[in-house]
Amino acid sequence: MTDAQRLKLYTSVVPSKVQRGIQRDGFNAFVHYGLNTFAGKEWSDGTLSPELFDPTDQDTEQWVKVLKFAGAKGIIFTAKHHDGFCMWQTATTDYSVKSSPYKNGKGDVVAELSAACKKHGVKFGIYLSPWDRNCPLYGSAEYDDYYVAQLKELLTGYGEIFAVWLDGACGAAADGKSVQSYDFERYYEVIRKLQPKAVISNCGPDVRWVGNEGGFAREGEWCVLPKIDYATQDIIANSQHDEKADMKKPSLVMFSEDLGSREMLENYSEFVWSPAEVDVSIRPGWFYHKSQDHRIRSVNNLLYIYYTAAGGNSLLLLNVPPDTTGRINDADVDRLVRFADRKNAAFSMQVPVDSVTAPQHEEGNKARNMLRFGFDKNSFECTGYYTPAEEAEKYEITLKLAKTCKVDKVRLIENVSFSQRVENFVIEAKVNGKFKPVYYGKTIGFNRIAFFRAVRTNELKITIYSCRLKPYIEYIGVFEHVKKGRNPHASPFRSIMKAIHRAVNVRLAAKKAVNAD
Ligand code: FUL
Repeated sequence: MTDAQRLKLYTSVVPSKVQRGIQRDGFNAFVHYGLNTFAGKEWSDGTLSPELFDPTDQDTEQWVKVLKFAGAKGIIFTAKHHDGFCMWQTATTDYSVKSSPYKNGKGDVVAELSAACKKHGVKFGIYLSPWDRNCPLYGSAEYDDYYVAQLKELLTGYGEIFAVWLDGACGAAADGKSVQSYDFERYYEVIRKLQPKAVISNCGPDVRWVGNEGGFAREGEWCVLPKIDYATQDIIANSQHDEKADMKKPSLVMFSEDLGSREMLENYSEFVWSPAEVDVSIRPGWFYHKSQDHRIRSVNNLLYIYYTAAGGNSLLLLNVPPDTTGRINDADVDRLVRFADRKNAAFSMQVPVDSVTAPQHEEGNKARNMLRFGFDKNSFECTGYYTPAEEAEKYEITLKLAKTCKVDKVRLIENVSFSQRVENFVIEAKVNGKFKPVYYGKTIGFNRIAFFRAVRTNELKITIYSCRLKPYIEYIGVFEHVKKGRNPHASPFRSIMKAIHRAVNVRLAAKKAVNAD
């Protein structure tokens, strides 16, 4: 194949509709909650008593409100973790909320959370661990039927599901011996049939694990990758192993720096669209532990993760675990609210652009289209984009700003319906009449937040130096620097949440006092 033929082949690889959908979301939340929460464990072995599941003040609506406020578009919930304890009224086992004191065995956390999500316009997704340390069938072929029966209950009983997160963890059964070989193909088939709009993540064909659980994204992330088995085994080997696992340890195969450069692709003949997802917890553990109340990620760290993951052509899945009251702990709420305030502030002052120049555009797809952000809510396709008429050595785009101001962020989006193409670009700012480089970028993809030291300017130049065929740019937005602590749109949410928490604490104290009498 000639170089041109290869580039044509790479750029023919585009996202499916469900992938386009989740790429538009960018940032979703993960919620790990179950028996482990009450036992102070990360992984329990399926023998914990259901009696332990006894939240004093569970409020799934609070979770949804907090996570929505933080910016998450959807919530993925651990309907069943590796311990096999089911958080819904399942007919498949008694090892579930049915056997717990919660609502006298009548509670259904999956139902409550999906209803709360619906009420607040947040998408709802499920995590159903294939590894089950309680089920006696685990390790035999019948276990797959059991797992599929659980999937079916969840996919048919709780409205629309936007994501099914298949964890690759695959350990021994309760007897310590058998290990299951999961029939993923069968699970995919069931999911596609019952919830065709859902993405299948992690050990699934739609969303790829980035390769670590520490919040690290690649600098140049690609969605067009060789069609190889992104190694469910590799995921198994490299995700959390035990309570003391080092979640920062990257998987060497999945986290190798280069998965999609031209050099890399050259060795393959078949390719797939495979966006990365950075799954990371706000705390050291995935489940709540009181001892970690002081080890919550800082606002700066959360922002950095957001910029580099959600703003780095990856999806961000941020885990926030509710505590033993059944609510998201005040400390996490406070952190998330401050994170949201800073994030919203950072993008609150978009700089108007007076004029944009770029190489002669292809008929109908003019440069000004890049200044307008918009997409169709059904197809997730953008409403306009720019592409040059001809291929060239490099492409220079200049933006004359409507005012001189301090700029520290540029958001760029490629129209990925024409695949991912930009390989290398530089942003320069005009200072004292001269262009100075402020940002060296690799890939753009479905979302790139280029952030840099604030620079006072009234003109920016973006030069694409390397591209697969010609670029298709959907959007460029320029944002003014907002000083920390100066939030023009500070939210009243924090004081409301504080008041609610105060009221809840008073109630809990009163309850305790009554019980003590
Ligand atoms: C891992 C699991 O073992 C962890 O407990 C957690 O659920 C994480 C998201 O995936 O594989």
